Amino acid sequence: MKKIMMTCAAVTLGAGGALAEGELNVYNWSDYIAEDTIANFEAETGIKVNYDVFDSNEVLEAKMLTGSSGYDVVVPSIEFMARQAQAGVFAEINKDALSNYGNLDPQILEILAVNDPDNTHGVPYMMFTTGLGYNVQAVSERIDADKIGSWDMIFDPETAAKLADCGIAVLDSPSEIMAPALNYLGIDPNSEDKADLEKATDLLLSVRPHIRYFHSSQYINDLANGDICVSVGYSGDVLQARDRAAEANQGVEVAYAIPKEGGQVGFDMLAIPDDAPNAENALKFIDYILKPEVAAAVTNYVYYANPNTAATEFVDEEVRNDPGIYPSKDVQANLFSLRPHTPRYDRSLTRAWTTIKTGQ
Ligand code: N2P
Repeated sequence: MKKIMMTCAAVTLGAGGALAEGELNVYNWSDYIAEDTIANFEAETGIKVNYDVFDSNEVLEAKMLTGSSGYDVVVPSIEFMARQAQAGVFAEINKDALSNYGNLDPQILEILAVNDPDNTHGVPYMMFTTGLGYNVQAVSERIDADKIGSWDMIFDPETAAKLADCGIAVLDSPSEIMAPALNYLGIDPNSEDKADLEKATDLLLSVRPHIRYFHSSQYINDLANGDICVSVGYSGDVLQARDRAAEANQGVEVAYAIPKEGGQVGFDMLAIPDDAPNAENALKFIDYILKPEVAAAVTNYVYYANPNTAATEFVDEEVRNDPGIYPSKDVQANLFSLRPHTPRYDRSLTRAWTTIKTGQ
């Protein structure tokens, strides 16, 4: 009898040993990691990862502000992270636990520190631009060449009307659509002025009849299949659509343009909720992502630029030379970034967005 019990104990201990590394709950954007990143991390560390996805900052923010999300690593854009950090939802990043932190581009850290003083609450993951994805043939059949790659495709009623039949999609992201709408009107994209918001709302209402839907990830497949011909989209997502279209070999060619009038450049941050159940594993994961080969593999797979200087040599040459992923200096000069909204502006924006979406 004693012998049997001892065997049981040994088995339990063995299983317990395997579980000792514990778990990690990650909440990331959809289509934002390489195919094997999570599996490789699990194999290297013995940590079991539960991986969920979202496609908008607003969805993530609602979860963060409610608390007890159960997540250990989340990925807000910097301007959203800044507000959430002020609300106290994130732990401070223990940089001493991140042996690969020095791989990050110091210039980028400096830019981010404007919104996250001393880079306290977040580690940059990937960089993106928000621009125009389009079906090359469908669009050139309908509008003049000089309109292609211009915000006119979305914001000019005459141009948008010509594209309506082949399908226009717009991100369901109030801040990321209102900003280029303001910019298109020659107004500061970060203006929180009430009259400016009204002007941008009117602009969007004027093209609303030509917009097929508002969604923040559906456009990838729809562009690739030829079900829509234009979408406001995130750089890497549109470029993934371009690949899917090429693979499907049905004659659909997708292209990405950073609009000539300028567009948004953004940063998504790895952050650890204050109530993360596995905070130590969260740091292990962040340190893993900071390895040059790992960051480069993500970039090579999802076509988003990373802020990891040491990773550059592992990024495929065609990715490094793709101006949609790494914009030229001239194009960069024309990009704008978003500042955190005040709660007051945010409420007005949410109201305006409902008006725009319902078209009233
Ligand atoms: C990934 C989108 C990430 C860029 N699908 C927007 N933050």
